[in-house]
Amino acid sequence: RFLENVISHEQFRKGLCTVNFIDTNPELFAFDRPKDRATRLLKYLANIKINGHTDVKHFDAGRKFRTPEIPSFNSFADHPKGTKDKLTELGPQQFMQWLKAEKPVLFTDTTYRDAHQSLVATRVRSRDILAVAEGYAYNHPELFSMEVWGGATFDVALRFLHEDPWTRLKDIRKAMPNVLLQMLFRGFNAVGYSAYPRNVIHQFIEKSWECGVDIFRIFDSLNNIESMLPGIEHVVKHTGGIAQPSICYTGDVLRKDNNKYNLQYYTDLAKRLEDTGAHMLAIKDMAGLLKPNAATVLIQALKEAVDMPIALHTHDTAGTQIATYLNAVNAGIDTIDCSLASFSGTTAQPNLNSLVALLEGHERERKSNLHSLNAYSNYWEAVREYYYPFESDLKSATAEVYDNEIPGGQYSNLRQQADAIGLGGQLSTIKTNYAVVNQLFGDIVKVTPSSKVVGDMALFMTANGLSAADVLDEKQNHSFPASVVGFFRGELGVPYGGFPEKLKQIVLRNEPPAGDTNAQLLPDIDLDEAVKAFDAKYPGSSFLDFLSYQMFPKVYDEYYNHLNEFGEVGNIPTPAFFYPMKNNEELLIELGKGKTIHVRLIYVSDADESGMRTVSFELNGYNRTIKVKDKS
Ligand code: 3PY
Ligand code: ZN
Repeated sequence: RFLENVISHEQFRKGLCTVNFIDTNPELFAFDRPKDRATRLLKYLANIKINGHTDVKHFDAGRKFRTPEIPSFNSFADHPKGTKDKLTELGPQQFMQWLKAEKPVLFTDTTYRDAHQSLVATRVRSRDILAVAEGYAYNHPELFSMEVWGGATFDVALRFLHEDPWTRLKDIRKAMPNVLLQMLFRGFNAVGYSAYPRNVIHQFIEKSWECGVDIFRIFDSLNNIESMLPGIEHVVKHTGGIAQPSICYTGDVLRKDNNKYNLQYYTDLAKRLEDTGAHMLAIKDMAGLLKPNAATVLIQALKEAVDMPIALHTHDTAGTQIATYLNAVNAGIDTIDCSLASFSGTTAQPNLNSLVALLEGHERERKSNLHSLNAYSNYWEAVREYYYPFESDLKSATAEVYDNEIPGGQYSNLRQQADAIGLGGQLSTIKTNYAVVNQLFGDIVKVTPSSKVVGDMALFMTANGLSAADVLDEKQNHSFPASVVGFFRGELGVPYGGFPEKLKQIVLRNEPPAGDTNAQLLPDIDLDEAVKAFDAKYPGSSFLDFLSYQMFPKVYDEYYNHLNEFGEVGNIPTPAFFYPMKNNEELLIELGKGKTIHVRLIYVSDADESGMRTVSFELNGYNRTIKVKDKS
């Protein structure tokens, strides 16, 4: 096993071994016996068989899945040159000049991040992405970028998929060396929901760049620039990547009277962001509220206001956003975010395949092989079936989003949350309350994490049957959700226009005096000490794991324990990862390079008097049994 590790090591393969090769690469000793690994995987499969997957509440035992077809590519040739090669050649500043001079519009493909975050609660596993990533980058070097990381993917990978998000990033980078990779970064909330120490944010950015991120799309959930600034500056000064701060779009710029979020608001923000030294600007229309005519006006105004290239991001919840993109393209937008057909539409991005077709013959057409895009969409259509329990209830576009303003990424998650607390049948009340809460809060920007606060409050009002008048009634003494209390204490910053004072007093009246809890980056921590303590608690972990732990201590702890108990579960095919195997079902699982095990489920015994059941497998032709406690 040691020799195998040596032979497969990057340095060894490239002939770069020095005398201290063994001393400086402790991972060479990281191995456990295939037998142990196989046993742990059988334990995982046996557990799913007896107790189900904790994340899957309902499933259809008779459901059959198609085998997704992977489009072919010439794996012996090098990847054709793409935008990543251009960034390396030009550096960020000159790359921006190239981008501005580029007449055809460019596409960012969000299939690997926002699209599945918005359609199936971020549950898509690395394995299903990596099956096609290399070929996709080979066949589609014309793309501007792939959004592959950040947002909720970090948390969900660790928490629900038991995967290391850093490994996902590194693997995608390896598979897609020619196209820019992009992440979504939540200002001083990074990839979490609360503020982090400054040096943790800095380390996170540097390591993300080293592991493969090129474009850092940085936003703040209340559009506060102070929260984005440390990230922007660090990307510019300490990486070779692109700092792309983002303005979250809400309301309607064309609304005439009393418009809190008017054109002036957006152009002022854009100018202030340009002054930070950022390379590029994004308009992040997270709920899909930017209507076509508003897009014309907004993009024209921003193009006049700033010199940076501009990316437009939207969600097609109302079904109107292809028209928005067409108007944006006509108004000079530089890049637009789309996702492959079968992972597009409704709460996800507009359909990339259809946009490519729509723009054929347009003066800003970007040539793309539509047949190939369709083949990849077919792959994703079959893969999407695996994730059916995580679909939202939304079957078609809805204009209701103009009332409730729920971000696409929150939509599918809201159903999961509602189900979890027994409110699954009251989704329409929750959506109505979401809009009521927004007004109670003074009409705020709603995107992670501010959207989560609004969602928590909407769930709270629904669960307790409260109206806006009840909430504002000083005689009623409610115990508000922790996130709502934190919001009014300023933990996410101060919303544009300030807090509604009356509600603030009501929410905080039972709280200890807040002091200055207004959102800000937390002071630096002693990294050496913190890493030392972390290593002692989690032997065998890396600095990247340490950063994961900084983001989500409890989730990391569970991930670590899961890893120790069941091993790497990332290579289990997705149906067997989520759903119990059927008797006689067979599986091939790759344990590592060239090592594949063959598993067949034979039989499950009844529970004995202590509730234990025996699951019998055939593993590479030999019988193996695993005992599992039946928790039912
Ligand atoms: C996230 O922060 O995860 C988002 O996608 C916001 O839109
Ligand atoms: Zn989005």
